[in-house]
Amino acid sequence: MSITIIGIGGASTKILSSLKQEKQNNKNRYIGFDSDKNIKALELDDYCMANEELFEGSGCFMDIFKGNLAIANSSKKIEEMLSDSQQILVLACLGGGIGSGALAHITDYLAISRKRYLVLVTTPADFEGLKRAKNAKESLDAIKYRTDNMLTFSMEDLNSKTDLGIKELFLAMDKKIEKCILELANGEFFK
Ligand SMILES: Nc1nc2c(ncn2[C@@H]2O[C@H](COP(=O)(O)OP(=O)(O)OP(=O)(O)O)[C@@H](O)[C@H]2O)c(=O)[nH]1
Ligand SMILES: [Mg+2]
Repeated sequence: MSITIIGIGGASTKILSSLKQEKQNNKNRYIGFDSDKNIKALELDDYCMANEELFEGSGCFMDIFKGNLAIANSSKKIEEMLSDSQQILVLACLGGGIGSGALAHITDYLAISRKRYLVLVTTPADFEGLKRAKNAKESLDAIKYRTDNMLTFSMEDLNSKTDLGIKELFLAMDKKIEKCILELANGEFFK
């Protein structure tokens, strides 16, 4: 079974790139969306970078409205990348501008085009601050009618159960997400 996994934002696309590199023998298709030019250097099967004239190859600096604008400008390319895939997993690490701002647009497209899809999100840890918590909440509110198709991993929950520094905490979450993606790709949901 092969599925398409789309990462949105810096953290999600980075995770998919390492997964693709580590598990070169799996058949999944890894794609990504970001406004940050770093996406060009990642190991992905395809990607969409938000309009370079508007974003100058930079991230959205936690501005969810910029994330909304980025996806609105990129919807044609995103839809092209997803058009041949029938089983799609969306990975969004919430808290920043792109991942949080683009999620609802992508899930709306998947729902309307009647594709089989699942959303995997992470929510930020408390120490990351109110702005990131607010972005994640806004993003989740915008897809609240689609929670049947959603799995949530809480960074705060992982943080409270471990005694890790920030880098190690994010790495532990990367591993948790990678394991989940591989299990989902081989599991019952996507057949
Ligand atoms: N698993 C994991 N999560 C991360 C990592 N870095 C950041 N995060 C989480 O992901 C959230 C979103 O961060 P990014 O992906 O950098 O944000 P973005 O969507 O690119 O948004 P902007 O950079 O503001 O445009 C953060 O609030 C953290 O909770 C990482 O290396 N691994
Ligand atoms: Mg970013």
